[in-house]
Amino acid sequence: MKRLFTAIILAGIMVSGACAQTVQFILQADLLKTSTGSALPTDRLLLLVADTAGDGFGSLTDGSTLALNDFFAGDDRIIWRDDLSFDAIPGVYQKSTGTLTLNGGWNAGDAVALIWFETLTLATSELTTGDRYGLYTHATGLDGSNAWTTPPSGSPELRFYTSDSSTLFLGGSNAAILGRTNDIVVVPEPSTYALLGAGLVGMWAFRRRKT
Ligand SMILES: [Ca+2]
Repeated sequence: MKRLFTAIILAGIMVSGACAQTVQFILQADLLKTSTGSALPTDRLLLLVADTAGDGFGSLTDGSTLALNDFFAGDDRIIWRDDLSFDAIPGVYQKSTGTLTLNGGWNAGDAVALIWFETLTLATSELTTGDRYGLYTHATGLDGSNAWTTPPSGSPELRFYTSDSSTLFLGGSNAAILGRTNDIVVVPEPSTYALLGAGLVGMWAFRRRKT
């Protein structure tokens, strides 16, 4: 009986080991900039996020938390976080994420995006209205590079491209192309809008009753 129990446990470990999918991204993300066009300081927070429902990346809102594996916009999950201190050059980031395990709704085929923050650092745990961030993703590979999606395994290089006129650059430029922006402002949480709306309706009804 004891031997059977041990065999079942071992089989379980082998099955779970065989099922665990891992991936490692090599990030080539120079040159990240702020909304005013200057190179991003080296202590600013970076996130790699996965679109687990395949419905695109939603907005970060007031109160969004920034820990590993946290979700924002419902299904978009933080799969890795770091800052630019590795290269110690403002704006430049070229580094491996290390081994990441696909779990918690994150699967092969899910789009991946890089988010960087204008003022926040690794110590920041929660967003507030007015914080600025940039986002880059690209569904198809540019210049023969990999698409910003999750492969079933391996270690693809994710390149960050910008363009001047019709020429693509690996980083280096501040001209926007599809899938990239460096000037998104954190907005109030949708429920805050709902509360605000309810408050205005309430005030309107109250004033109507008074007159
Ligand atoms: Ca999504």
